Amino acid sequence: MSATADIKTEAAPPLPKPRDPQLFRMANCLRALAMDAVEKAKSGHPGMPMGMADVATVLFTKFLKFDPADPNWPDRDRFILSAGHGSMLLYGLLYLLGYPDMTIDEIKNFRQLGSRTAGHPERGHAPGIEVTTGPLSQGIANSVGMALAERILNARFGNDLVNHYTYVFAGDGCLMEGLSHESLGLAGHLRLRKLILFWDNNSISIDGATSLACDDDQIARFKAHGWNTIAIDGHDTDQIAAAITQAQKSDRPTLIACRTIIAFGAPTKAGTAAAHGSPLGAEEIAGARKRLGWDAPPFVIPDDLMKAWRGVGAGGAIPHAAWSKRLAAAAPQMRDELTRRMKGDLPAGWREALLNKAKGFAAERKKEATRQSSGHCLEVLVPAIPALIGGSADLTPSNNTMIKGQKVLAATDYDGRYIHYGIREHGMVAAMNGMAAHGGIVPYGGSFLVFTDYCRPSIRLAALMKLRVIIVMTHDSIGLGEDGPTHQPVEHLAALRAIPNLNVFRPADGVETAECWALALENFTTPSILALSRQGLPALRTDTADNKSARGAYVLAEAAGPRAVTLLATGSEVSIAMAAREQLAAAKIAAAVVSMPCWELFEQQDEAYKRAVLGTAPRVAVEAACREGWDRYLAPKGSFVGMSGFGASAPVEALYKHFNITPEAVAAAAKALL
Ligand SMILES: Cc1ncc(C[n+]2csc(CCOP(=O)(O)OP(=O)(O)O)c2C)c(N)n1
Repeated sequence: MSATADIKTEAAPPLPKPRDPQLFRMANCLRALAMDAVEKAKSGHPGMPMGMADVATVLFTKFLKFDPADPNWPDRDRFILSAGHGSMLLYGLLYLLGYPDMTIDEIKNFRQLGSRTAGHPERGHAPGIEVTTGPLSQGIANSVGMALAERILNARFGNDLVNHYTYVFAGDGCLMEGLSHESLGLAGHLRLRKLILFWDNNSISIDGATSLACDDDQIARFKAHGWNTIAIDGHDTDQIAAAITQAQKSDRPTLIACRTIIAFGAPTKAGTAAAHGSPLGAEEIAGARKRLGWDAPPFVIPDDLMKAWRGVGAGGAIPHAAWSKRLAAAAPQMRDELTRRMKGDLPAGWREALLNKAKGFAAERKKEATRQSSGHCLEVLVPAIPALIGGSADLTPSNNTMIKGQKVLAATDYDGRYIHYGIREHGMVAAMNGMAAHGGIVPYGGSFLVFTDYCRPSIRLAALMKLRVIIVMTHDSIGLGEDGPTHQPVEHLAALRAIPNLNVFRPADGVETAECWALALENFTTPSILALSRQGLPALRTDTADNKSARGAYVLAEAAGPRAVTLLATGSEVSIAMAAREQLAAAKIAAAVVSMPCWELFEQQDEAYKRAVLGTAPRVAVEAACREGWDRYLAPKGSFVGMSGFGASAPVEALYKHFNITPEAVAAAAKALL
């Protein structure tokens, strides 16, 4: 160690005597792993793990119900690190507790390609990581969904089978983000009493002191949201334990505001923004080791402490075994339903019910908006699938997301199947992500397609996390009419199609709507957007034998004779393409119409199928949206009929004419190509 380091260390005041020397030493395991892993990776965030190590140690050693031997045990408590930049805290915990996938080599490989220890926690990288966090506040918002899922399943299966807490660690950043407002309000309204949020109240963020930007009275704020609040010293293990005990008894969600020092123990960087997101450096680490009384080499945990941590991990088998016994003793129907639901399997019968709906659409051939067709699909799906929990961000009558008789979920009745999320699109989708990640629930929720902008970060995370979340977005184009350009999506389909692992469905009629619902439900690892029309659309499909939407695109109407042109369309514009086909036929031009309800599924088909559908003739694409993305289907010769700017306020017929999205325009575009 250099002389300078010695001087700094000497200059730093000694740490206060810890309340409990053993818990302090156990917390120091987390601090040391975080310092060393960030140092080795030459990047990462040591400050938060070092600051919250005491809280984490008390929570995990004395309260959290979990079992490293079976990390996905359904009745485990859920722990969410909303301040995902502090990922080393979670990785350290999983390693010390003996989660089999989290080895010391993984810790040493922090932030390296292919490691389980990614920069921010990623769901699926290792058991024990419940959700992907990093975008601040998403974890809080997910935890609301998790805690809600617990209450919903508790109402169905009872205390013996479902009875666990959701704990979340959040920082100043999580609380500054707007999303937290939506989520905290929802949690307070729903009185999610088994949700406990620890605020890492260290008054430091990246730019410096939080006072540079924020003077919110967080405790008053949580109170206003209907939360129980407790404020403690986050380094006093007695206070931490007492606060958790108190929180567990609350009839409301609880905030535990933990006054902490970022990078606790570091001699010069503790309490400063310098410790937030950079390696501490060799000298500072040496100084911290000295102050913390930690003399083990990097990545080495002294035997007695390792034994203590692993002992805590092994102890998880006890509550797990007790639960397994209760499950075995439960009524077989309950046991089977819970087991099936937690696996994500759907009960028998829904497919047939949905197919019958589709047959009805095909037989009746009624002109109907696809949002209405979707509502009719839900009439059979909601009763057939108890795991389906619906909702809307205050657009229920417009989204057609609620069926007659669907019971509303409320703080007084978690047995409801429909959630009034309020005007909280972002909070809604993030809560749906939490519910899907919890398991046992298949969430769907609605808003207007234009407001995917308000929840896009959560849609993106659903895709990244591979969650079955079904987002019902109606009023999907200028076809919504008089509400005008603020409400008319133009670039949204393209923007959503750009998100990897997201199926964007835009069905053309009732049959396709039923098919798209089936695909959304069947796909366990991909979230779905159902983009649905406000305006009535003619029934186009008469056949229901195959789910044609499953291939993403298909020939709806083949050309009479060799194809001169192929018309590509989605949703409400498929009927326009069909009318254009008639006009072209009258001019002796043989046109095929390809309906493309889901580009993503079409892209997954083999080349031969794609070639057969797209053909070799010139193509005209028609979609009441911007052109972005369509060019991939228009080479070598093609043209696009659609929007090139914002929409306008007018009745729907006038708008389609004004923007020249008509059969005549499509036919003219086709002729111009020949
Ligand atoms: C939505 C979002 N915006 C910005 C960031 C970048 N970022 C990561 S951590 C952080 C500061 C967070 O401060 P705080 O929550 O107080 O964490 P601490 O400094 O205590 O570790 C910022 C701005 C992010 N991860 N997510």
